[in-house]
Amino acid sequence: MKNDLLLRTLRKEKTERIPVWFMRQAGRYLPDYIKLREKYSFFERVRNPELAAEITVMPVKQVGVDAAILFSDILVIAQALGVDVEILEGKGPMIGDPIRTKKQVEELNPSRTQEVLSYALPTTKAVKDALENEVPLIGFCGSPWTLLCYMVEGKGSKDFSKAKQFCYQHPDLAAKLLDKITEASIIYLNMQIQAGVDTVQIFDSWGGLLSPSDYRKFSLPYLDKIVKVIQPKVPVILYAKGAWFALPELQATGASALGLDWNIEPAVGKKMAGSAVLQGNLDPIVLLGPAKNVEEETIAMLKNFGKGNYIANLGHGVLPQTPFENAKVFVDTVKNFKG
Ligand code: 1CP
Repeated sequence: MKNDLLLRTLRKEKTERIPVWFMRQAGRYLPDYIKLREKYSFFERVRNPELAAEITVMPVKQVGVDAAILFSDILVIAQALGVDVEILEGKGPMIGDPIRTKKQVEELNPSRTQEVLSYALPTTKAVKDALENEVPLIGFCGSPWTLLCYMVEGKGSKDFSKAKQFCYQHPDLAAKLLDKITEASIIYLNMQIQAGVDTVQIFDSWGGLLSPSDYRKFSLPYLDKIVKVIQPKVPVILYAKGAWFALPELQATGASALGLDWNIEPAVGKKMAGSAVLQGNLDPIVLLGPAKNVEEETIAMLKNFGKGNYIANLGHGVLPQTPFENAKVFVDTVKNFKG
């Protein structure tokens, strides 16, 4: 591979410079992606190998990031389990029939994952071909807890109160649901690995909605189960937004790297995450400008993390309204950093 900075960093090897990529870099803010969005529905883009490959490679070619992330969505796991999911323009994910009853949980069937997500093999292979061994390919899935949030709530939400209420009212049912999501996620990640992804990230985007003790109940054990199966095959990056309190336990899963959001000082993150590689953590809103501020804040971040055992990224996904030039400033600042 021509540029394996990310993989060497995940293996804790020395590198010439810090690797950089963006969470949610494939799509969203890229002008060429927005054009494609006018022609094809979201899941058409995900399932079509040529389109998925074109979108996945865009940020590598146009912004110069050191890794590609497969164009897909965390919600495909809900589809794998038999749940009807649509992604509506401007509204985000919508679940036809949110999961609220014992019968609904019992009907969910992880054993169809391979069949429902069978397109993942040809799409991932097409992406690998299109990358021509330039940079590594990151596969991904959502955490079981974050998937439960959408499957029970039925759509995006600020507090996912229905999902949390469901867990508090029916903890046994929640555990069954989380088990099924975990099983489907492992099958799906294995499919991605078989098709050639070099590393995987698990997005626990709603981990921070839970108290530390509820995090230990509803999120951590399922992440742990996934990491135990996947980490021996490819390095795992765990990103748990807002769940900085769980960093020591996330590190104890054995995952190679931990993602940080911008609410934690790099020095505190380093202490809490022990030997894990860290990834993050600029506030994505900084990228809205001005460019000078992007550069200054990026340099400050790089100085705080220091070289080695570190992957530059934002603290959450790049925002759709991000000016393309500012995304470039972030990437170029990391690439030129001598610190
Ligand atoms: O066509 C569009 O632009 C629709 C927007 C969109 C895109 C580009 C959605 C709907 N999903 C995606 C792709 C996607 N989603 C990727 C791969 C491409 C990329 O790099 O962007 C990834 C890694 C995701 C992961 C994802 N989806 C997460 C975890 C990361 C995070 O941002 O926290 C989550 C929570 C989702 C759910 C989701 N899917 C789409 C939207 C708008 C949302 C968020 C809805 C909400 O606010 O709850």
